[in-house]
Amino acid sequence: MVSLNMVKSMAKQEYNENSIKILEGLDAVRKRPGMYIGSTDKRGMHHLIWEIVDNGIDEVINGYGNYIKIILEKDGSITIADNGRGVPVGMHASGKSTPEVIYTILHAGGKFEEGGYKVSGGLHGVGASVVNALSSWMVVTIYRDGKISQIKFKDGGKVDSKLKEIGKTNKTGTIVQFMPDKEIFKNCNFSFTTICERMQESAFLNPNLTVEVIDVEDNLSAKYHYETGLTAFVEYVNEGHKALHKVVQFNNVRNRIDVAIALQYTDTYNEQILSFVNDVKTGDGGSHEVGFKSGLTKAFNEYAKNNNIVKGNSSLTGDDLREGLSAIISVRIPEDILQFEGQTKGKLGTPEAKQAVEQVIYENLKFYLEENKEIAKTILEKADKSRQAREAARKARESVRKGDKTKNNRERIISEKLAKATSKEYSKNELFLVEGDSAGGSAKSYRDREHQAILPLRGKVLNTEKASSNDIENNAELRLIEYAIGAGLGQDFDVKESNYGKVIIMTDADVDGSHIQILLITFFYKFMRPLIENGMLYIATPPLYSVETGAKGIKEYIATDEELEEKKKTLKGNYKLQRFKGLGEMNADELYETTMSPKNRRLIRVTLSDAALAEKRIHTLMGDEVAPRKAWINENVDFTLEDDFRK
Ligand code: 28F
Repeated sequence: MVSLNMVKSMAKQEYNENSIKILEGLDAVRKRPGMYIGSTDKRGMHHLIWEIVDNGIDEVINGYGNYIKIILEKDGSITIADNGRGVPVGMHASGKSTPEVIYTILHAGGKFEEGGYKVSGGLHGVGASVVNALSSWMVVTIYRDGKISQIKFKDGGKVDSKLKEIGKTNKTGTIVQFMPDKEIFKNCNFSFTTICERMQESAFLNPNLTVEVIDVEDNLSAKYHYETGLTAFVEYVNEGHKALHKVVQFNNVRNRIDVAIALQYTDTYNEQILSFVNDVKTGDGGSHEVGFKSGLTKAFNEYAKNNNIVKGNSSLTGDDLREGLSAIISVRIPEDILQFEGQTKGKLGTPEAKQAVEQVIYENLKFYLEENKEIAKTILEKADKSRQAREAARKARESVRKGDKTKNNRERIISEKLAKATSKEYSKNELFLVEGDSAGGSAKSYRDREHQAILPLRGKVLNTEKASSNDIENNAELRLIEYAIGAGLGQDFDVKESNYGKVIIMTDADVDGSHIQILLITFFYKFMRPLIENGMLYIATPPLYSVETGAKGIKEYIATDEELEEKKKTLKGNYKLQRFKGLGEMNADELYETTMSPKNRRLIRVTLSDAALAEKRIHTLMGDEVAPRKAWINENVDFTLEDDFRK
């Protein structure tokens, strides 16, 4: 991970308490929180945690401390602690204490200005003062120089009590506790599962780190520590699959960029590459992933050629070579050449990273293959099978287009189940995948026939975690989905051929419903990923309640328990409250008006980084780690479904 040389060069860099830059006030943050933390929903609120946690992780990355603890307190506040050096407690040139400056002045950076690594990707690294600005109170306790010092803030960053010594200690570290401002984050709760997932990732990326997460109210706790780092990460990702060899890990520094890669092939058909830059996940890839892919392809093809494994001149494509590959790429890039791109800043720009990663994977992999010829042979044979399968699939698709028996067969199967849309403007058409025949029937009878198609699904969908394209063809339910969308499967999937511009999952608002959502998202993630990449996969949100008021029986629909509580405050006199246990309990017109009509409905778009988690969640649900599963169920029963895999 961080090389020794880099740690040494950073240690030399004396930090200076006067080097902090003073820019603008916290009122700017309260005026436009979205600018600083992305949004003011659940996702934005979790951003507050990442902001503080990242400061602790920066300490660890740079060689100080090895422990981070996060406590979800009973009152809704959160406590985050590390055992690093402790924030400096001296006076700043402005006459304020250093902690006061750090926690009240925007962009109070200055830490490791040159040469160090900093967790700062996209919206990260906006600073602890942003968290203070969006909190109704914050307490910072510092263990340093033999003293325990504390400073308190209230009302979005106003000093409540100045920095003062509250005791003696021989420990070092920083504890930050804060309460997100209810005025800014309405009806939001912290999610134990979301926090655990992210902290587990940090533990995988930093082998010397131990992270503990505690939920006091629900009496849950989890502890993460992985001696083998990225190797453990890949083992975790591949859990339950048959591995073709032991995990391989490479670590090198090239051009000041610290590259760590771990990879392993399984007998599955999917590719799973996760990449990180300075510990932040790069969901949209970037130059490091590009370098990884080209280096991997080059190493395998050269090896195959030198060892006369390929026939003639044919070479394997990158896609062939990545079938069944799970890989984690973690790069550490000094701040001065760190560049992120794209709307959500989830893509690495830094051109030097391509070359660095390409060299590291190419050189190490070539050596590894030469040393492990049996494994090389197994992987190359698998890639060659993938090439053949792709050829066959392409031919099959061509014959389907030409209209032979297969096509008629498909038509027959699909026409029995699917209520089609009449419009030929495919991009405007929507496919609803509906849980249950009864709701499916309602949806069929009351829909926009021109643009909305309905496909009812019966019961639980196949768990495609370990499925191949062949398994899909043999599964009645998923085959129906494949035929309805009509754009192929897996590597053969062509999003341009999709019969629909939107595919909408519509399930009951209960645990089974969320489970079906996860199973379907996993299927789309594995077999029609471009559908998600192009933002075409959605989840419908049926209302939980209806309230009828007044003599005329005016009906209003309510989406969540929180909204119901709000509504109850405004209700006077008689009213009739109905709770919808499932889609089937609604009348057909109600279902259309509330959940399907573009006028009123609320669709949640499924995003890619979130989809990758869906597969892992299935593991969580079925695996043997009790705390996350219990939390997941708690969080889903009342349909406050994890919003981190939905947007
Ligand atoms: C629970 C959250 O925030 N931990 C932190 C440090 C350590 C230093 C530091 C932090 C000083 C001038 C900015 C100590 N000694 N956990 C945390 N641990 N910040 S935040 O310095 C901040 C800089 O400008 C630290 C020597 N250098 C740095």
